[in-house]
Amino acid sequence: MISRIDLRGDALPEGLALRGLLPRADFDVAAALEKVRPICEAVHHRGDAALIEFAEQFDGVRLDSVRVPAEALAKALDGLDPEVRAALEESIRRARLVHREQRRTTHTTRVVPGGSVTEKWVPVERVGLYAPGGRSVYPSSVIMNVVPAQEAGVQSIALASPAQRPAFDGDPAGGLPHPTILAACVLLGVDEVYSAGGASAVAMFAYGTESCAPATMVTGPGNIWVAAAKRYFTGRIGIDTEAGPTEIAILADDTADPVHVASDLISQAEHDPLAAAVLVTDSVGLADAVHKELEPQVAASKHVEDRIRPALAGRQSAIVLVDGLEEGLKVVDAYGAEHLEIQTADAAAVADRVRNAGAIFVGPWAPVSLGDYAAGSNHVLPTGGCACHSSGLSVQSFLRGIHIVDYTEEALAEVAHHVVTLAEAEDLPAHGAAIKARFGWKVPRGK
Ligand code: HSO
Ligand code: ZN
Repeated sequence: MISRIDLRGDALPEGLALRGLLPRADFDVAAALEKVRPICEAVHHRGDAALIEFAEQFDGVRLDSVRVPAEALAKALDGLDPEVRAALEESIRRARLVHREQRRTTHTTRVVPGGSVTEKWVPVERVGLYAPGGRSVYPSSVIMNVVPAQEAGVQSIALASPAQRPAFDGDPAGGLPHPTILAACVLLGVDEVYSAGGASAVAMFAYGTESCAPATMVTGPGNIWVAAAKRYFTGRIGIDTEAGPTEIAILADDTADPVHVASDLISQAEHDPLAAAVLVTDSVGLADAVHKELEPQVAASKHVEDRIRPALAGRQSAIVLVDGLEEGLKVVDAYGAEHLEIQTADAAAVADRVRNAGAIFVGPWAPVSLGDYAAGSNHVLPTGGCACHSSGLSVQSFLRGIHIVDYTEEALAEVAHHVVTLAEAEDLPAHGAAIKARFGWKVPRGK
């Protein structure tokens, strides 16, 4: 059910060469780009009419309007199971605690007397958040996107999610995004919600339509079409990272409980047939025990045939055997997992040594599921090895740091000769002239 990769014996290669030995899903966003281009262009040219056509074509739903009416939002909250409401509220509360602390403060550096650089942090103006529908209806992801945007001070936040097919003739929930998504929006104070799915939702936010004003940034998880649409608009609007299939890596030694390790691997395999579950261990005993433990746990799970089995059996999942903890650390750093659990002796010290991961879960009581819903951490994290250079969604994702340069005449005069020298060294004399013009076309020598 899950393959083994044996890296014991020889010295491990470094960096990308090591990553090449590790399992990873094929997630060819570039190939999907060509397919999303006409969708994006249709939304550009025909606005709401195109969104309504795509809802019919892809979601099998005839929309009356793209914007979700206020009454539908209120009704969704009324119909929300009180236990789900309590869980969502606690998740929001914890996420706010963590993300509030990520706010940045304005800082001024006095470079010289009379010369300063201030860095002020300004939120993007308007954000469009995408919440998938279909197989992945995740109100928790609404929280993980909305909370950092709100804590960053974004003034205008809109959310899009695909309309659900009516479950029966006259189903009042049909033709609207999933009611729990709508209820989560209300709990978060988001009242601008659209029924739009996949690439067309991203295009709606990027270009704007009759009912939706354009956004400066689009974030949120989604399938390959959403990732491709984000790539299509990269450079024109802000995006978070392109989310690929979920990944869990577990670095474990013989102190780990195979029951926990197996259940945590399955927990993320549950997302998608392309989800990755990777165990890195120096213990053959643990590897064997996890192997044995997987079968009954998988058989007892819900999404066995369509997601869990293909995910565990896929080329993206494996049990990787290494010689020791040092090699294990090298492997998990080369892999750069979206989620990394450390289930070893002295887990906190081991976690401290990890350099590449979207989020690290330390010890036996911090499974990834906790982070998915209620740790306070963000679950929108870099996948596909992007954790080697990027971080997950945070308040910072929605902020821009603007440098404000303020120099007096004396402060400029003091450094003018250096500016002119560098301008000439770069064969850009007009740059130097812009300084000289201020001092009677001469280069002041400063103090
Ligand atoms: N593990 C997913 C997020 C999620 N899990 C949503 C449950 N719901 C990617 O981090
Ligand atoms: Zn999850």
